[in-house]
Amino acid sequence: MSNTERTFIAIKPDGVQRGLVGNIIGRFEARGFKLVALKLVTPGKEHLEKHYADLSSKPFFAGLVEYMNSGPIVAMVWEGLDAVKTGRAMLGATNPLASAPGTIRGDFSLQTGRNVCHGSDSVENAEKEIALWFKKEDLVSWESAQKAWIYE
Ligand code: DGT
Ligand code: DGI
Repeated sequence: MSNTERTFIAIKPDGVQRGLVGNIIGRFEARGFKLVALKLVTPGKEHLEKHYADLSSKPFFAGLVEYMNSGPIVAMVWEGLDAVKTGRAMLGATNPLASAPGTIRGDFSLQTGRNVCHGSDSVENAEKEIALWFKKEDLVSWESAQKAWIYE
């Protein structure tokens, strides 16, 4: 199938603390995506600074890293048709004020600085983020029994 993509999705510390892990994972499962990797981690400041390297000059960078470092994060890789774009659509806009109800941020958050989840914004960044958060051998290759019911 063309356009099969992998995307890096993270449930940020606020999402974990607020008990939203099951709901968020459930949405990706129910949509039809296949889980390829999953772990609960507190990866440390240095790792988080790498993850958000493109935002290092922003005034909110230190606070962003501190918040991301404040508790465990659920790091995941999901695979499927247009996974990067559809993943972003499921997350909603960066600022929850602009996130439509029905999206994760639109249902569960109010402020940009506590927006519950992260998702890769391009295929290129997805590859970089997956490589940063996971070792190659953590990515599990398996065939979903649902495949024939999700794809024509
Ligand atoms: P987008 O997709 O992020 O460009 O947002 P739009 O076009 O759906 O939302 P718009 O035009 O209402 O606002 C642009 C951005 O400005 C939006 O991401 C959220 C932010 N913003 C708008 N009004 C307020 C406000 O009253 N307070 C704060 N903190 N942010 C606001
Ligand atoms: O990919 P996104 O998370 O949707 O957005 P991004 O890559 O532009 O920003 C990454 C994170 O940085 C975002 O989820 C929350 C935080 N952030 C972005 N803009 C602001 C911000 N945090 C605060 N406090 N204020 C901002 O203006």
